[in-house]
Amino acid sequence: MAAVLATEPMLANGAAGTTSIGKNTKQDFVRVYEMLRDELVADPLTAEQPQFAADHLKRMLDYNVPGGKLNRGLAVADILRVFKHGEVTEEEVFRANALGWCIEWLQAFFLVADDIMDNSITRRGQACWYRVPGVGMVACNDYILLESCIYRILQRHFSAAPYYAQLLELFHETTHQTAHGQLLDIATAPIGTVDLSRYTLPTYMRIVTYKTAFYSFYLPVACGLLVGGVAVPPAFALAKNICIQMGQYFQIQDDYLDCFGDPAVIGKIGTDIQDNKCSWLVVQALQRAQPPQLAALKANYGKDDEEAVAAVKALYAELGLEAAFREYESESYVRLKALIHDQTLLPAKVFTHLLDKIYKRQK
Ligand code: GPP
Ligand code: MG
Ligand code: MG
Ligand code: MG
Repeated sequence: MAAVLATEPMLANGAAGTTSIGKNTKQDFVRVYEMLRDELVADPLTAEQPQFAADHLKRMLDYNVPGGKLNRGLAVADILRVFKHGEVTEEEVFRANALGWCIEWLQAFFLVADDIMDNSITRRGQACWYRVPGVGMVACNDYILLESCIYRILQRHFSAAPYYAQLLELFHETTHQTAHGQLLDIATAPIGTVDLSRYTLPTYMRIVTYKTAFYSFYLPVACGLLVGGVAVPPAFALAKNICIQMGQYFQIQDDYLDCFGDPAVIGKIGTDIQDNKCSWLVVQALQRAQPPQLAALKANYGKDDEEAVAAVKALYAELGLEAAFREYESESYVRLKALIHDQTLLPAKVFTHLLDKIYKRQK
């Protein structure tokens, strides 16, 4: 198939009315966050409420939205630049960044909720929001607010765009997919029951595809296609295929880091073993374990007990899972690079920008 870039007149290099805007730095991106946050706090509905409600909203947003790596959010403008050969207007960059922040808002919504469900302690180097004194279960309303903010931002900044309906559908569909992935993640890990037969590779791949890959990889690229004016069905289908595989790799890294990462670097304390999770590591352990090792796994997995967690980690070491992960990581990188370069529909950079940020990541 011909490259979209070669066939789309609106993507022509140096189109009239465009200017080269310097690189989109993290600082520029964060300035857009501050603007969007201030608009939300000044929203008539919020502004009519007592000051303490607006103060809570602002504090909650600042605590949960901007503190991550921002890879997902920054990706939208990066992709727009690729499509426009760097010739972008300020308005276009703003739109891409606003969409990037909608993705970060969605992520904040998921993380506040996920930390409650996973009984987690820290996130991004600070206490999980629900564990902050005075917050507690108010966090449940806060994650609903986080989600609703996305649609306020979209309405304010995109309701006149020809792709507004597509954007709404994209964010709704992605939320639906992620919630289904999370359902499977939780339903595979009932507290108090260790049923190792549930931890199969097909179940695992389905969990990670739905709970992580769609929102973390396909959503930023699909937003980039929309703001970049490349909204043709084959482009979305291709992006989905590549992004899903990248997202699976990303969640496998997350599972590896949950056990072997440094909490000071990843900013969170792993809970997958205690939480009985269908993690990549337990799936691999089951494929390698001999009967006595299987018995040790069954006796210690899914227990909120330091010694039991240490026994599972020792078993993972004995089964060579660190080396197995390294091998998986190199193999995935080669496979993903081939997938990206074996197609001509979309510029490879759309995907390599994302892949290079996550390859061999430590956090
Ligand atoms: C990552 O799982 C997946 C999510 C954060 C999506 C949650 C979806 C909801 C609908 C709430 P994880 O628990 O491994 O992430 P982490 O290790 O960051 O806690
Ligand atoms: Mg989780
Ligand atoms: Mg979690
Ligand atoms: Mg995790």
